[in-house]
Amino acid sequence: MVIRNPEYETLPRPQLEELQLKRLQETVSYVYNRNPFYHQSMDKLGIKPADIKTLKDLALLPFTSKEDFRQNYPFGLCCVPKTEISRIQSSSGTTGKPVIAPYTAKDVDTWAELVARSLSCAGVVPEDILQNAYGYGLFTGGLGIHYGAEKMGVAVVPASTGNTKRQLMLLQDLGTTVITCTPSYSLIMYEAGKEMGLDFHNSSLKLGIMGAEPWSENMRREIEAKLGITALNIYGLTEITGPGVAMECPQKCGLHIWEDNFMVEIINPETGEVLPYGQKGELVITTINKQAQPVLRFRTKDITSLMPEKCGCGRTMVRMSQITGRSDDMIRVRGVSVFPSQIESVLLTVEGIEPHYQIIVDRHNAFASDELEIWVEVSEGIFSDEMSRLNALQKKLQSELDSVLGIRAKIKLVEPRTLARTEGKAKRIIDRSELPENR
Ligand code: DLL
Repeated sequence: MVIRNPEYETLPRPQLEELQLKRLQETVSYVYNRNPFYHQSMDKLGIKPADIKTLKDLALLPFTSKEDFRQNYPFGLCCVPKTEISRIQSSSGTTGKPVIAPYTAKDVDTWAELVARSLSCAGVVPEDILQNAYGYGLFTGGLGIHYGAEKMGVAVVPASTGNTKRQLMLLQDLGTTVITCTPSYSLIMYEAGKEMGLDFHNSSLKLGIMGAEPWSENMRREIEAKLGITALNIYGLTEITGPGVAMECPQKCGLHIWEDNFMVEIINPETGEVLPYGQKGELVITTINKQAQPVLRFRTKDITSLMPEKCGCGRTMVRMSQITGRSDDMIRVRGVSVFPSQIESVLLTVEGIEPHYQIIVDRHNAFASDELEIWVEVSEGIFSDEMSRLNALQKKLQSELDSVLGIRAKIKLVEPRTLARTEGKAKRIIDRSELPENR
């Protein structure tokens, strides 16, 4: 196992905190002096850069929200003149304006180093062939992974997402050993491969570096079994930089957050109160090593918890648990709150179920979606079986959801390969009003 930046990744906590404080103080002065939005939001709270004396003072700073990015679109949160920007990426922006992420040349280099560090952390070595099936273009997944892979010195195949048949041909012909893609896309590749007669277990593929959408531990098992690989979790977001904010190591005990670049807090999403390590809540990130668009206390809406214990791999930085979901994806069924990934987790324990599902909700009232319908594909063969088997499967799913999650949901079993597949991020929740028959 290689630790790419041991001087940072294994830094004892006191030294790490010293470095963080210095970088935090610099960042706060920098944004206060260069950016009217941050200047005003700190003034509103009566905070001056000199008030940041210890790491605890982070909690004095104002939050930044996705809405702030929207209102300051496109360059209102940027801290450098346009002449210093060398790259601009953006989020997909399916609702309203996208988030714009400008980078200086140094930012691009820092990002590439963090992705290189992440790839090494996953166990990628220069002898590997890495096929990058994250979308190239404005999305940070494609170019983010690409630059990091080049920096760490592994051969990278810029396949981008989609064109699955060609993707599989390249995988076989080039002897790809590492695939980088969303977990849901890895299953699309598996299905297409099966149709082409490709036996993944006898292929060169050994590792998947997957993220950009929530996925459960059971989904990991499913992917690992189907593709015959180890699948590790990578996290990141456009507002902060892109992929490479945190990465799992082969110990699979949470994602190492690169704390020399990002300071993290967990807050109660309703009150904004900072929660202690171990408690679940919304992840808040402050960048402390960026030039073009540093961000103070960004509310990610991602729900996770932090683990401070040193990992068996020797890295000392705090880890975050797998993300359960986004606070705005939480569904409430008669008072019980659930995330799609919890439903996924239950579905995948039942034999005869495929890892393809959709959750149909009525969102007329944000606080009471009392009818929930889950559409899930059954395995090949079962559909053509007797009705009694299908009924038994449906009953089993119903009772599992009821006993594990405490929710009652209408289950609709559908034939294999009938639910829509998306090549980028999977869309798990569908509002009933979006269904074709209701449009
Ligand atoms: O998805 C960056 C990325 C690219 C991450 C490739 C990993 C791999 P955005 O499009 O801005 O950026 O979406 C960020 O995706 O706030 C989470 O809700 C979700 N997300 C990202 N990684 C994970 C993960 C990229 N490993 C949003 N697990 C984030 C769960 C994830 N959710």
